[in-house]
Amino acid sequence: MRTKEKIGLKEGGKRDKYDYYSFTLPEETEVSITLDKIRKNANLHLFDEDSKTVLEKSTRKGKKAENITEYLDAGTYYLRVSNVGQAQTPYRLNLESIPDDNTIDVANNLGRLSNKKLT
Ligand SMILES: [Ca+2]
Ligand SMILES: [Ca+2]
Repeated sequence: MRTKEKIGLKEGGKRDKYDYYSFTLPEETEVSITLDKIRKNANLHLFDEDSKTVLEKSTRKGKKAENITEYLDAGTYYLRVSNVGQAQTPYRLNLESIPDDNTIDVANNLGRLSNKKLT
């Protein structure tokens, strides 16, 4: 799964502070999530199924790429891309499974990331 989006810009009169994405894993999978191609500071958070519990985060300074690599149980997870301060930047978000003998098939099923907005 790979998507391109923007963060921190005005959309419909409101500043776009957060972009949320969900993805579903059919079985235990080690995933690598990368936020890159950023021109200003943006951060990445990984949430549990309840969309509130932070499982992992990546909050490096400046325009350094963010990465979360995590071994996850089957289930649904949420990703949040956020800007820092007034930063406005395009970004690329990439989600992939780390292949091993058991999960190569899963890599093909990982593209179920939807641009679901949470309230
Ligand atoms: Ca956006
Ligand atoms: Ca950052």
